[in-house]
This record gives sequence, C-alpha cells and structure tokens, in this order.
Amino acid sequence: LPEPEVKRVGYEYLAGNLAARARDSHKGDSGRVTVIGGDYGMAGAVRLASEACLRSGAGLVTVVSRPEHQLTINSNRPELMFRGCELVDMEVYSRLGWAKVLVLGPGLGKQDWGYNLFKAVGLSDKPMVLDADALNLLSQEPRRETRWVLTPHPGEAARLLAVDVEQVEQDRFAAVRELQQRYGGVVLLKGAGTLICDGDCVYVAPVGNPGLASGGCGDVLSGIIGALIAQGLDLSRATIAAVVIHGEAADKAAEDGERGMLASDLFPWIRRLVNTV
Ligand code: NPW
Ligand code: AMP
Ligand code: MG
Repeated sequence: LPEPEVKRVGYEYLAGNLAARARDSHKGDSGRVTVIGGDYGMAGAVRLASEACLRSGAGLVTVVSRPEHQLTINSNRPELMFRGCELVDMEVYSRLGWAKVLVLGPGLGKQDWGYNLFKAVGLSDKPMVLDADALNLLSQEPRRETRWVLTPHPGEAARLLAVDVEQVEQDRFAAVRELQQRYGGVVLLKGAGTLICDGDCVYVAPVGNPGLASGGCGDVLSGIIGALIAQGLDLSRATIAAVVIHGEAADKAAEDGERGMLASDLFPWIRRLVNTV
C-alpha cells in the first residue's frame, strides 16, 4: 500500500467546521437521523447513541428498536421519536427513507432481528455509521462502500480482519489502513490514541482518557458522528470532529474522576463542545 499522510488532530480541529445556525433555521435544516439497534437487553445502547445525536445538534432523531423498548428509550427523553420494529416492514423502511443519515449497530445483536435490520439498511443509499454489532455482522458478509463510517474497537476490528486482537494492537496503523482498503469509506479504530483513515490520510487523535473504558461510551460516539454528518460535514470531517468532541467531553467529565465516569456524563459537555465546531 502507498504510505498515507499522517496528521495529528486535537481540540484545534473543531473550529470552523459548522456555520452558526441561521436566525431563521428550522429543525429540518439540522438533519434527520435514524438510529437503529437495541435488541433485548441492550435498549440502553440506542438510547445513548440517539441522545448523543440530539445533544450534538441533529434536528430530528428517530430510534428504530424493539417495540418493548419504547418506554425505556423515551424515558426522560421525549424529544426522541420511536418506531417499534418486530419485523422489518414498510414502516421501518419509511423511517430509513425519512432520514438523511443512518446509525446502525448499538445493541443490534447478532440474531435474526438484528440481521434483518442490517440487510434492510444495507439496501439504503444514505450515508451511514456502522458500529458495534453492525460491524460483527459485516465481518460475516464483507463488502466495500464509500458512503459509510465504520467505528470498530480492537475486538470488532479483529473480527473484520479475521485476525486476533493482539495483531490489531501490535500495528494499529496497518490495521486501520487495511480495514479502510477492504471495507472502504472512513474507518475509525478506537482505543487510547484513536486512528481515523479516510484512504488519503491517517489521523491520530490522542484525545480522551481511560474513564471512557466503560459500557456505552462507544455508542455515544456513533451518535455524535451521525449528527455531524446530518449537519453537513463530510464523512471524514464528521468522524474526526466527533472523536475530538467525545475525547474532550471525556476529559471534562473526568475532572470528577475517571473511575465511575459514565457514558451519559458526557452529554452536557458534548453540547458545549459542539457549539465550537
Ligand atoms: P475482552 O474479553 O473484554 O478482553 P463485543 P461489546 C474484545 C452493546 N452495548 N475494547 C473483548 O475482549 C454494543 O453496542 C450495550 C473493547 C471482547 O472479546 C454491542 O451491540 C450497552 N473490546 C454489544 O453490546 C452498553 C475489546 O472485544 C470483545 C477491546 C456488544 O458490544 C455496552 C468485546 O466486543 C455495549 O456498548 C477493546 N479495546 N480489545 C447497553 N447499555 O445497552 C479487545 N476487545 O463482543 O462486540 O462486545 O463491545 O460489549
Ligand atoms: P466501545 O468499546 O465501543 O464502547 O468504545 C469505547 C470508546 O471509548 C471509544 O471511543 C474508545 O476510543 C474510547 N476509549 C476507551 N478506552 C480508552 C482509553 N483508555 N483512552 C482513550 N479513549 C478510550
Ligand atoms: Mg461499542
């Protein structure tokens, strides 16, 4: 492979990516996002991703999840819209068609329910963020697309490359480049020192802290990326800015201590940071 350019990114990357909202802007201008996932036991994952999406400035966010999860998902967050999905029917396709951007994977699971949604979203020509179990399903049916952002942690990256986690961690640069070559789009390899590869460049984002090593923090990141794409950033810019916002929010939240920090502790900080993008 030709050597890609390597660039370091941090807080200074945020300025100037999004214009201030016009005085007369309306919710449709800020982008519609549909977040899909949350099989039994994992409603929290789509709740976190979709709330992060709202807090990152998306105009309208719909969650497609198990019908039984509506109360959990809307609890204290009535701003979210919800479409229950038992089987993938016309109502579900209409929520995919409604959105400008799709976020697929948080808590999706790897059973038939999640697989059917994975197939349905795969038919869409929208920009999309694939995270968590969407990546595990993709590893079983690999293909290449330019319109997606893939956000694997090292465990998911190992599945996508059919190697073990140690091999991914041994040479993270090689892993992220290989993932981008095989799967296309923009690939973000999570972990301390997140790497983002868009084919032309590898961006190194030494942001965040070990307080992020707790359940749900990745789900929040996928929602931020979706919201920034919905507001007009290209896939690469949206991914880099989202990683920086997520990491900076984590550093603010960690002022009260890394241990015991929760994914939802990032929300107030995300809101502040997204207004500097
Ligand atoms: P080990 O054994 O821990 O050392 P999985 P998941 C390995 C949802 N969630 N970071 C790791 O190794 C997600 O959205 C729901 C992470 C293990 O073998 C998904 O849909 C929540 N893992 C689903 O759960 C909150 C690393 O990878 C494997 C690693 C499963 O997602 C939590 C873990 O990957 C969660 O987000 C690294 N640096 N290095 C909710 N509230 O509803 C190695 N591994 O099996 O895909 O599990 O990431 O928890
Ligand atoms: P996930 O494993 O999908 O929940 O994603 C975890 C998120 O937290 C990713 O954005 C990681 O890059 C980030 N993260 C986890 N551990 C660390 C760490 N030690 N330092 C910095 N970021 C981390
Ligand atoms: Mg995850």
